[in-house]
Amino acid sequence: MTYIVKPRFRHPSLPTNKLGYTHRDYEGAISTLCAGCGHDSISAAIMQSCFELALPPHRIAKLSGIGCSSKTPTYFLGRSHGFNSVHGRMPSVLTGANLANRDLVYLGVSGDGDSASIGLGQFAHCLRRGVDMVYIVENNGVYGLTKGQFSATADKGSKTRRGPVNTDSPIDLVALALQLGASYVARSFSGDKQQLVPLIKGAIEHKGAAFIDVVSPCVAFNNNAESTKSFEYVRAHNDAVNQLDFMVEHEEITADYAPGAVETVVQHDGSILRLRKLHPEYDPHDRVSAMTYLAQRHASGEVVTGLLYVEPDHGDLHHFLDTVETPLNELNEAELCPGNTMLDRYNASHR
Ligand SMILES: Cc1ncc(C[n+]2csc(CCOP(=O)(O)OP(=O)(O)O)c2C)c(N)n1
Ligand code: SF4
Ligand SMILES: [Mg+2]
Repeated sequence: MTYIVKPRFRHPSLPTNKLGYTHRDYEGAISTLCAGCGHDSISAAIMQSCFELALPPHRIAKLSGIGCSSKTPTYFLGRSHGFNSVHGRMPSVLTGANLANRDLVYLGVSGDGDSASIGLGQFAHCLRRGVDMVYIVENNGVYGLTKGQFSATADKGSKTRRGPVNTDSPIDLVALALQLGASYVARSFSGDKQQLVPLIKGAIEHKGAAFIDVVSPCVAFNNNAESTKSFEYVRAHNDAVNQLDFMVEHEEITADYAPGAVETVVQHDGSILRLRKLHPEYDPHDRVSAMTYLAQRHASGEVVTGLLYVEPDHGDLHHFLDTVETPLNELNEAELCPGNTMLDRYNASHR
């Protein structure tokens, strides 16, 4: 309930990160979602990722659209910047904010209705432009907030708790993200924090458009046996292609693996992704074969999870547009408005 305020008491021996913050410093308000909703587990994974990465909360901007999923930023990172936009419009607001201030970590949180129906165009363009962000879709196959209508990601033949069988073909947001040029693409399951936390950490440190589709069952409307977005179905059909260990640059690599079983990917900022291959033939650097693999496995009813594609040096929108390094709010008037001579020269360069 929104009127219940979290107690301020903090146990003195709570573990702290290297900034001296405890997990409590990354929390938000008490969740008003249904008990057992997958979205709350994703919020927990986001908080854990930011705590472990020791991100200063005021350097994070969380943006969302409309839906139960889009409500969740209220329930985590209460000390960060937040903007709850219009249904399906989170990507354009995030793009604008990122262009104005490239120094924040941008976290876009959306739902399958928000991103695959009303916001599909926005979803497409922010990924193809390479906006530097972590874009998370909390995917339950339904419009949870408006009482469980099928969304565009519901599988054909799937059935909600009280609804009819879905006859429409599904949109696979991961396949779209790959096709659109996202440079970090993953899928996970809200019930698998061990897989989800390193995927989120890797995405935060990735420079460019990082997309994570998280299957997140809606316990109120779409967690029945005939649904392919239920806890039971995903647990039974989860085909993980790899397992990710995430390390920041200075961390020592301690675990020992058999040669060939692990691949090390160094990202733009020096952070390290260690991919333990569960399917030795799966290549997360090959966009086309990733798309083929996904389509084949989906046809046989499997839900492919893990880090599906990564291109560490792809670059981001600022790199492509060659924008100024300094955030716009830190530029002075002379830099923002360099005068008529400069304007004339600029106009002349376009004639
Ligand atoms: C312009 C507009 N159209 C429709 C709605 C009604 N509406 C609110 S949330 C929602 C769907 C939410 O589904 P999803 O994004 O999957 O989030 P979930 O609740 O399932 O987490 C709809 C259709 C709205 N708020 N604004
Ligand atoms: S209606 Fe569904 S998506 Fe919304 S809070 Fe309840 S379980 Fe979660
Ligand atoms: Mg939904």
